[in-house]
Amino acid sequence: MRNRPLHALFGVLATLLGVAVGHLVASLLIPSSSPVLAVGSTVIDHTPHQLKDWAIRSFGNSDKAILVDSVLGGVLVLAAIAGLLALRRFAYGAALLVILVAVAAGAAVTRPTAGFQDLVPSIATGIAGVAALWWLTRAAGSRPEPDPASEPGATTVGPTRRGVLVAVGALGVAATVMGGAGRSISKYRTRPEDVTLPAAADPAPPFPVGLDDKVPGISPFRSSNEDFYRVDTRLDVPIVSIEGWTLTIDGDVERELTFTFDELAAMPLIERDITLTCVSNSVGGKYVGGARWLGVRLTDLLDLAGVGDQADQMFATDVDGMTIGTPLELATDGRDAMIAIGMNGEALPRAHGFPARVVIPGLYGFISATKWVTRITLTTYEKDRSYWTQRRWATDAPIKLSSRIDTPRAFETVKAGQVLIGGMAWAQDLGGVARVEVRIDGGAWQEARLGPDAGNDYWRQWYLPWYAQPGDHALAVRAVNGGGEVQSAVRALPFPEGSSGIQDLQVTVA
Ligand SMILES: Nc1nc2c(c(=O)[nH]1)N[C@H]1C(S)=C(S)[C@@H](COP(=O)(O)O)O[C@H]1N2
Ligand SMILES: [Mo]
Repeated sequence: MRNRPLHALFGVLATLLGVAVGHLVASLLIPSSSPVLAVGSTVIDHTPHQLKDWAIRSFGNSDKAILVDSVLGGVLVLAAIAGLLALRRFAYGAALLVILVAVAAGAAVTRPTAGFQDLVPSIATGIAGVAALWWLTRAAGSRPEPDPASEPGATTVGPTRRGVLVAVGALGVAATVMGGAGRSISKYRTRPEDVTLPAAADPAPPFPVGLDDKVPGISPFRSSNEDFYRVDTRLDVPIVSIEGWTLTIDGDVERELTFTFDELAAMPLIERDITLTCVSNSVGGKYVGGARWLGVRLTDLLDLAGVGDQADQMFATDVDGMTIGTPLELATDGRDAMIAIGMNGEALPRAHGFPARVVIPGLYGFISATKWVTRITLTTYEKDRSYWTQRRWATDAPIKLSSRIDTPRAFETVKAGQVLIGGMAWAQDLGGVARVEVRIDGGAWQEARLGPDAGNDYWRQWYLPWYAQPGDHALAVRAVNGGGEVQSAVRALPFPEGSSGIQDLQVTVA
């Protein structure tokens, strides 16, 4: 049967089977080593930033899916060509498949955190793909044309239509089943909701009741895991499984150490209420949130490893090779820096770093809060440059003293009479929020009432009752920290070390 479309289909089918086998093997061993994902991630990493931003804007959350689909589409065209080549000579088709697999293997072993075991799924893909192609071409009898001179009636292992159908059907089913199994395994093993967190050896005090009910429209005192702001460079959410995950401490240390999740969870854990803030937050913005974190004290881990005297940077790497650098002096100055495994009483949500992330109070997330962390290297700023440092953001960036108005919202129309102006303020690393002041229509700064105190590393709610008269009004807010420092009115953009200024908004009272 020298049917070309049929042989193109053989190539596609053999490749799909190989990819399914590889994905299944990877999901059992190391999910990121799946040939499809490895190629997809490599393409993403080499996509220029402008193109990524454009993709996020144009396709929203499906940008990554579109990219992976195009990669897969290209591979399948080559697979069809491999099927056609095999018609001419099996070795040609097999060779093209092997080249495809070699590219995927190359992508898998050069992932930033890969080792040689990451080759296994690609090898499985290659063996399965070539074997499937061989079986299909044999079932179709596509070897050199039968010699017309051969004796009539000689028994041949000749092709039958039925044989081809059976082979195609069997492989199609096998590919579907294995592909499906691989997908569901990587999706369902060690889901965050399956993790049971140990109790903290050093728990946080009972969480105070905030102003949530008292001041309608104010941000909840504790941000829920679902509503917590999310900022990262990832196009998708990495699916990291606990089984394959480890945290390594290396670089300028006496002993390089590697911990499994269970080993970390078995260490004495601290529990703290800490507010995270993004350097990209503009004055009055939403990239800030408060949660209760559970984790291993960073200095406990560093002490076990024994930090040398050369390092000035703590250089953290995530499962995909993204890096964040923190001034070592700040990370180890006694503040409650930790490797967190729990957030608000649950394992970390995947979007917030499952299974483990760095949390350091008082420093913007881009120099501290590495999600999906897998390596912490003690090094110097001279030697290693993190993702944001390469993009010229500041290396030392304490969170600036700031405050915002949650209610009323800008340009909202409110009813005349009793109104509660309310919002949040934070002064991590600066002695906490001591006072919040509100200015109405450019008048004198009036002292607002503060909500409960959950520690200096945590934000604070505030409100001011206001007897609102009809008309347009301007509202502004500023915070004062424990050291008496007043929130700066000098306007600064987020780049390179965080925004500053005072939020000023207009409301209409009717
Ligand atoms: N692996 C990884 N960790 C990361 C980032 C990232 O891009 N990749 N972004 C950082 C930034 S800029 C911030 S502000 C915080 C945000 O954490 P969240 O998404 O849990 O709120 O994560 C930090 N950790
Ligand atoms: Mo950030």
